[in-house]
This record gives sequence, structure tokens and C-alpha cells, in this order.
Amino acid sequence: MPKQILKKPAVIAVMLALAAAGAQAATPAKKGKATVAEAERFLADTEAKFDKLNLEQSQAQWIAANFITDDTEALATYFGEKTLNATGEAAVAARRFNGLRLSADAERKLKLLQLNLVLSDPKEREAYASAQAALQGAYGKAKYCPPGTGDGKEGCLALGDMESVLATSRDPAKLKEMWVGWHKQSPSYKQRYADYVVLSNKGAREMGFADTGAMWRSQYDMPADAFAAEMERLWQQVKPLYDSLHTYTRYKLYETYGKDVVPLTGPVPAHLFGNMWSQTWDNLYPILKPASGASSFDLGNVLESRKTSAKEMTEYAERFYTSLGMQKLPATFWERSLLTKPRDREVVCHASAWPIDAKEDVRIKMCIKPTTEEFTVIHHELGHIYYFLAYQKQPNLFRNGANDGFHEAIGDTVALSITPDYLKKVGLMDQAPDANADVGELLKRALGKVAFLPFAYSVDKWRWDVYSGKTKPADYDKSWWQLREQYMGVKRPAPIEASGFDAGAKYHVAADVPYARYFLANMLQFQFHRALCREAGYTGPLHRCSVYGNEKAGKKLQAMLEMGQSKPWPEALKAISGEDRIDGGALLDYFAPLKTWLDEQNRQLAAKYQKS
Ligand code: X8Z
Ligand code: ZN
Repeated sequence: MPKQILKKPAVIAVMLALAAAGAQAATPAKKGKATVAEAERFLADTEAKFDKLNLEQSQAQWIAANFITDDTEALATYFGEKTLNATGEAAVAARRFNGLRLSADAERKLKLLQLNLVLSDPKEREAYASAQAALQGAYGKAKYCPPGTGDGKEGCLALGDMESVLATSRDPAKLKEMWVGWHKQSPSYKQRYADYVVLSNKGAREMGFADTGAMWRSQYDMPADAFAAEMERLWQQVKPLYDSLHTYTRYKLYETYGKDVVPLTGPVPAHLFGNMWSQTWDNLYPILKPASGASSFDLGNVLESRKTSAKEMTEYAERFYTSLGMQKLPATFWERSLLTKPRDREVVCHASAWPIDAKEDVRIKMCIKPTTEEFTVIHHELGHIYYFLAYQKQPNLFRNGANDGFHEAIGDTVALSITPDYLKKVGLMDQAPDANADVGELLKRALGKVAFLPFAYSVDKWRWDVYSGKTKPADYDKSWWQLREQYMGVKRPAPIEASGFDAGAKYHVAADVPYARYFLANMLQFQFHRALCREAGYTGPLHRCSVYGNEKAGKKLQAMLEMGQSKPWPEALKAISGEDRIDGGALLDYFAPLKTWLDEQNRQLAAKYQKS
């Protein structure tokens, strides 16, 4: 995972794991009272050092994720440790300047430096970096070998193969086999993860945080407890919409699979949602779509039948950004990115975006398939890339998203502009459907955006309890499923086992990438979309707005991107939207016509099944 030194890499997709860090102050503690001049010199030296370290660390991590071998894992560990030393040393040294009267920028930089963990014992640093590299590699290599396929070679299935089955099959036995097959892999690295949690907490405590979860919650320009309360407030705001969608989906799954597979009340088995983690339900659209009025258009079919290549899909996304007035992607992006799954080696396929040198060398790594979902993901990844390019001119410590939710929201905001009218404009659709099809289009969108909300919330709710010690390794799955039942209304399709590690079957848990960012991003992207549509002078329903080709909206977006992390995030939000609070209202506005429709459907379905 690319992690950039101190910049919590944010985003970087992957990277992000929030930085780690370590090390004792290598330079002897200075005596005497610290001065403003010293603080400024310290920051300049630290940023220069990080510029160099970011580069070599990214290069090592890039290679490790692109060629998973014992050697590349060892190299990633080596550079990971080096980074820990530097960030740890800087975090400890920064404390000396707390309380000085400094410029707002210098004060912010010192604060950001201290949001990293520190492991002063070199053995622990080594163990931490090595566990991190090993967990990432283990997830990337994991495969399910169905009975009769021998010991892991011919016929074994990679995650992507199983995801394709989950997306398309309606045979519950086959779906369950894929689901269980994948979830059997993560227990092999459960102990490693549990050991890693202990080390990570040690590092957070050395910096004065209660545990790593508290450190994560402290990254949002507000106290950790206030952030947890914000998350809960946002969830409560959007929960009624989720409940309506879940109820409708359960009826339709009941109609599809029958009462022996899907109960009419209570949680639904997790293998039936068309997604390995039941986190997005787009693949259920064919069985959920409105009986009349819905368009039968399927972008995936068009991409597949035209044999649209990974490069062409990426070019569609690039053209969207350039239509907003943004630059073309640098030549090195095309030369160095990985866009398709290599046949002959192990790679981490989970999509990610990388700022290798914080100049022109930006890349993505993704195993693109010609599907609607991946068409959206490629816009998501380029959102990270255009953020990197926009804040390049900021000093090292400000080269990051306003908060990590912003970084995740940019590409999704752009993807909200992929409307039928837009698809027609770029030649991917012959005839845009009329207004009667709107509910179907909104439902399609909700299956990605609304279904995702309680998943995104509960991943870190689980981790906060793991990091605080409330949830012990023997209870990992018990707690994971308690949260998933409570928030998502889904249940495990097979009995829970004490040795299980279902959370570890999700990339961001194995790779230790915080997840609250995606929950925030799902709120923010609707706020950004509404603001950009207004900037473009659009006044119709939000779900039909596309800012494609609108340079005025592009300018507004670009101005926020260029701020990077230089100001507290409410200022960045204000710059683009005039608002200074993250708010689910824009999402609720966007889906308002769908909510009315769902509630009516649910009323009719309830009446129908109460009788039977
Ligand atoms: O991990 C990602 C991106 C890279 S930052 C592909 N996403 C989350 C996931 O796949 O779980 C995007 C949305 C949620
Ligand atoms: Zn992302």
C-alpha cells in the first residue's frame, strides 16, 4: 500500500492506511526553549526529507503490489520501516514546538505531523512493517480452490472470478459456494492481523492516543468523540431511505429465491446481493427494476459487445475531466499504470491510485473489466489522480485531500454526471430514455450509493472496537456479524466460527485502510454534485444533471482540489458548496422521487404477502 510518508496517503487508495510511523528521535533532544525560527527550519527540513522518502517508498510499494513475491515483500518492508523511522522521528520532534506562536500554516503542519503513530522499539517497527506488507500480499494472493482442483493451481479461483459469479448467477448453491470459498481464505492471516493490531495500538499510544481507532477518528479537524457522533448523526439522517430500499430488496429476493432461502422479515443471507461483501447491490437491478417504464439499457452490454478495452474505458473518464477544463493525463500515466490483470503473475487487483513523485508521475493500478461498475470505478480512480495533480504545488505536508472523505468523493462526484443524456452524447447510448424511466435510473444509482451506507459505517465501527480492545480476536466474527445484522440487515449464510475472520476477507481490513472515508464520501459527493450543478446554472432534478463540458463547474472543483489539505476541511467544503457541514440532505434530495416510489411498492408488497 502506497503510503506516503506522512501524508496519510490518503487516498491513495490504498495507501492510506494511515500512516504509521515510528522511531525514536534519532537526533538528541534539543535543550532550551524552542523558537519560531527553529520550528520553521524543522518543518522545511522535514518536508524536504519526506519528498525524497515518499518517492522511494511509493516505488517500493508499487513494485510489491504489482509483482507479489517474497523479495518484493521484503523490499516493501524495508522501505516501510524507513518511513516509520522518519515519520516517527518527526512526530516526536514536532512536539517540542507545540504552544509556540506560529503562522497558521506552520501550526497546521505540526499538528498533522503528530497524527502519526510512533514505535520507538526498532524490533517492533520491523514487525509492524513486515506484518503490513505480509497482510497486503496474503490478501492479493488468496484463491479458492474448489474440490477436485488440487492444491491451488489449475482451476483455482481468484477473487475477481468469484465476484463475476456473484454478479451474474442466480443459483443460490453456487453463490454460497463462492461466498464461503472466499471467506475461508482470510483465517490464514487472522493471527498476523491480531498481532498487527497490538503493535499498531502501541504506536498510537506512544503518541498519546487511546488506541489506533482514536487516532483515526482524530484526523478530521475535530475531537475524536465529536467525529464518532457526526458519523452517527449522518447515519440516522439517511437510515429511513436505506430501510425502504432494504425492505423492497428483501421482497424481490424473496420472490426470486423463495421462502426457504430468504425470510420475509429479518436479515437476508449475505451471498444473494450480487457482491462479495453485500456492499453494493447494482447487480440485482435486473430483478429489482420497476415492472414498467424502466429502460432496458445496460452499459455493461455495450462495453462488452464493443470489446471496449481497459485503455478506452480510461480514456472516456479522462475526457470527462478534460471537458471540465482539466489537463490531459501525463504520458507517464499511460506508460506506467497497470490497467489489466496480468496472466502470469500475482498482483493486488484492488483498484488504487498512486502519486509516485508528487509531480507528473501519477498512476493507477486496476484490473479493469468492461462492466458498468468498473466504468464508474475508473472515474473514481481518476478523481484521485486529478486531486494529486491539483495539489502538487502545495508543500509536502499539505499534499492530501481536505480530509480522506474528500479524496474518495471527487471521482464519484464526476461519475454522478454519467447520466443517460451524457452516455448518448459520448456515443455509448443510442437513445436516452424518457422521464418515465427516471425511477429505474434512480434505483440503479441507489443500489450503489444507498445500499453502501451501512456497510461503510459498520466496517470502522467494527475496527474501532477491535482497536479499543472491546472486541477480542475470538469474537471478531461475532462482532462483525452483529454489526452487519444491526446496520445492514444481512446475515452470514453459514454458521459463525470462532476461528473465522470474515472482516479480513475485505481488502481494506487486510490492508489496514480506514473506511469511514467512504461513508463521508457518499454524503459529500451529493453535496459537491449539487453545488457544481448550481454553478453550471442547472435548475432541474439533480439526478438528471451532468456537468460534462462545463468549465465553470470545473473551475469551482479545481479551486477546491488545489487547496489540498492546507486548510481545515470545512473551509474546503465552503469553497465549493457554501456549506461547512457534511450533510446527508443532498443525497436525500437526489433520491426523493425514489423514496416515494419505494414506500408505495413496499405498501403494496406488504399487503400482498400479508394475505398469503
Ligand atoms: O476501495 C475503493 C476504491 C479505491 S480507493 C476502488 N472503494 C471502496 C471499496 O471498493 O470497498 C471505492 C468505494 C468503496
Ligand atoms: Zn478511492
